[in-house]
Amino acid sequence: MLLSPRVDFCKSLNRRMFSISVLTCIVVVLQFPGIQPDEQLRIIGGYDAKLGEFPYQVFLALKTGKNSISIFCGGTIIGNRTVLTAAHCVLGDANVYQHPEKFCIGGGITDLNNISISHVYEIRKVIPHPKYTTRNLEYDIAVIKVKNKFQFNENMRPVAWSRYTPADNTTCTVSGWGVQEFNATRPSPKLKAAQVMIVNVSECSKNYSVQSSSLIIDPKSMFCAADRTFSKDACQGDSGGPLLCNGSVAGVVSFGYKCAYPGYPGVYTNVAYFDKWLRGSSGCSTLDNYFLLSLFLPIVVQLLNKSD
Ligand code: 4AZ
Repeated sequence: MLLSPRVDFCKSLNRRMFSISVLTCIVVVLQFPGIQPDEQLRIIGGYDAKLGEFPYQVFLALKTGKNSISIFCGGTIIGNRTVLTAAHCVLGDANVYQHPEKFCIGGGITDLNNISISHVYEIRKVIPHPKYTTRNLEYDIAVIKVKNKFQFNENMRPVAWSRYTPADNTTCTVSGWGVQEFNATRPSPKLKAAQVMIVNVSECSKNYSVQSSSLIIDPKSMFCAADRTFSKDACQGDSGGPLLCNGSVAGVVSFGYKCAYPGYPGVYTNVAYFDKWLRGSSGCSTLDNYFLLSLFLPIVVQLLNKSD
């Protein structure tokens, strides 16, 4: 029942300061039906989420034993069997793409102490964006399909993804079980959330280019968000998780220079930019439409025959 959290399967990144979570990360190893972490860590500057406040929030975890898992990334439910996450969460040292059977998705909870097998879903397949590159972390987006349909209820349900890039100064909410301090090893046992504001992307990009010429913030496929005083931010373990703006998921937690570091907002994958790719790879629109079409096709054929 009781397990001490530990960091495992994590190596440090060459560009250590730039934090992308699967590599620098992670996490707590926990056993069902509960863990008793001895330290309370949280998304930086966040508040405790209420059960049902972020019903679309899931975690991505490595199976570490028969009844134990190790959480290392977040994700968002966007369909019956579909989760949105970051490509670096599935193509890092944690190669979910090649070994989906070694990982799982969990949701419908806030407190990791209350996790049970009914909250956990097997992964069927992983679709990382084909253009994802570790060079400048562009196209950091992926879709995960689970084997069984999610059991939706008040604590677990999908959210729409945004078709518009959020405007500068929009207040959005980021959530996750990530760490409270940069390079801390233990995540939060409770789901945390924090409000951050969309920052002008060229301002953000200027700061990042000073740090590293290879870290270009692409103004189309990425955007930045921060708290006015740089006291709230996503951090390691929050990667892949949602940034909710105006009721839809507009950003995927991608990377940043440390966490809540003055002058360096968090960088997010701009979900709206990937609308078309998402519609294709999530199957949320296409497959459902084919299914509906196949139901109505006989009627359409009959009508056509009649009109001849
Ligand atoms: C991470 O490693 C990570 N401050 C995510 C977001 C940020 C930094 C690190 C942004 O998962």
